[in-house]
Amino acid sequence: MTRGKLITIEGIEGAGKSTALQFIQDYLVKAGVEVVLTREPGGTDVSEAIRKLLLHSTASEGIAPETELLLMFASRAQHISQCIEPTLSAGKWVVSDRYVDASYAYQGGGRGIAMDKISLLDKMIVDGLYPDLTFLLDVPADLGIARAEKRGTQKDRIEQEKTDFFVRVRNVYLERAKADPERIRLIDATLGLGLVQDQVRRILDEFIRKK
Ligand code: T5A
Repeated sequence: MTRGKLITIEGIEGAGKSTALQFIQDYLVKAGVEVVLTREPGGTDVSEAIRKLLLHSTASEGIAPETELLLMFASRAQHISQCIEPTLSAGKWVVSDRYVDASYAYQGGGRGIAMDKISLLDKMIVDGLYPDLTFLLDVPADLGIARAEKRGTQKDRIEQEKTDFFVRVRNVYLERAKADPERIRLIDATLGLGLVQDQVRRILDEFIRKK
């Protein structure tokens, strides 16, 4: 059986990932691909429990940056072993709303944890299971924040960070895209929905042709 492909979507808050995820699923289903949609942190019962702690903890002591990093990778270890790996092995494709690039961007860029520490966990947990394709939906921090606020939902623990946190997160994402342009495809997500989807569609057309 041919192994499935792993596609991930990244970007700061409000970049339009959830919207793009739906579009990608519809595109792949039309192309006859069996797809499983998932997300990080989360994607399995245990990983979703860790997500709750990460995003909605109300403990007065707060969550230290290193604890946050380890919880992100704990959630990812479970997600890989219980969802991503078995799905790919069964020949289905996985589309994940965020994956390991987010740890470099948020815990590295946002929280300032040294990249070599993140890289150690990456080697131990991800162990080379890198996405075949990553969409980086790029918007400036203030636009992403404004879009996320327009939704009117309550902000989670990380969404409550200040603009300069998201500026740093975005910068790391852009650096990673520059370092690996074959895998990480930059999408100008400041444009209207139709134009964002046109960019995504073009990349998927090319990806499906080559597969
Ligand atoms: N995290 C995650 C880490 O810190 N480290 C890690 O390793 C991992 C895996 C997860 C949080 O965890 C952090 C990052 C995150 O803080 P999440 O579930 O990914 O959280 O949720 P958010 O990033 O908070 O995602 P959002 O839902 O805020 O953003 P989306 O999904 O990018 O945005 P979306 O699609 O909901 O769109 C936002 C609004 O903008 C509109 C939409 O209609 C919506 O109202 N919109 C557009 N408007 C105009 N033009 C466009 N092109 C638009 N596209 C969307």
